Amino acid sequence: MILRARDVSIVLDRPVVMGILNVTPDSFSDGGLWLDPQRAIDHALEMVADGAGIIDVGGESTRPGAEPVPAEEELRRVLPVIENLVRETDVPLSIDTRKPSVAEAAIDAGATIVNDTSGEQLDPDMDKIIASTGAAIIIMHSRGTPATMRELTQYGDIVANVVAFLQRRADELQSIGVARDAIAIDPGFGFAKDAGQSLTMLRRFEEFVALGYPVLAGTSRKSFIGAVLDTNEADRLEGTAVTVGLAVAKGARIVRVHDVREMSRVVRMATAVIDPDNA
Ligand code: HH2
Repeated sequence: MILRARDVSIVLDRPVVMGILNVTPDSFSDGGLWLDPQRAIDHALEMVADGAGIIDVGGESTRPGAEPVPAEEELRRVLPVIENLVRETDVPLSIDTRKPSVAEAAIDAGATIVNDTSGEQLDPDMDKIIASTGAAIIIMHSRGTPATMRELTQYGDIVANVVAFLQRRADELQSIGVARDAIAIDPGFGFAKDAGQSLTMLRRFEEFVALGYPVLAGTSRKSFIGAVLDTNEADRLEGTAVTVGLAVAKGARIVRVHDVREMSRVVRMATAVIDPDNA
């Protein structure tokens, strides 16, 4: 399986580790650590050395309750980092944003994947940018905004609901000319989901995989892990490792994580068990 991102085909035969680079003052587990561009760049290169196959650059926290960030500020945070990183590494860069204008400028600067976390709150211009640039897109399920998502957790069957959304968005994108192999999907752990719903999505992860697109699992340090283990963000490494191992066993092709060194090992170990030809 591949993910086509402009002129590059990202091979996903072994699950790829996506390293999280939050260039924000307020992200839920690492806010403020990488706000300085040089520190962000150094951290990204360290993640590459530790096994990251994609670096996901974000300039707006989406944690529940986060303050919205204007596009100009988001760009001020991410562009210098992207511009520098494309010169320093061949690893594909994704831009984690809800805003088409940020996606477009990030692609101009060298990002080749748009990690669109808008979910049901989509800005229609996003699809046009994906179609016209040939960037890959990660479709993630969410509802509302960071301010409102905590109240929006009423679903019938959570998995069926999210599957229907992901299928509809993938169809919409292809109907305007986006290539099927430029699309990845993500159920959006913690985004308008309570802890029980996130656990259910992981238990039934195969149902997302059955859609036939590469599936991304973004469980790293999330609050459903804290809810089970009664731990804060800094103390969720083992919980994250289990969720990453289970997601890989169930067919995840990309895992989005903060702890790249450790989770690269988890992916390698899980792959050695379930798919030795690609380990
Ligand atoms: N989770 C976060 C942000 N972006 N993108 C995808 N595709 N999937 C996810 O699960 C996902 C995501 C939240 O994590 P983080 O970036 O660490 O926090 P914050 O939003 O506070 O910056």
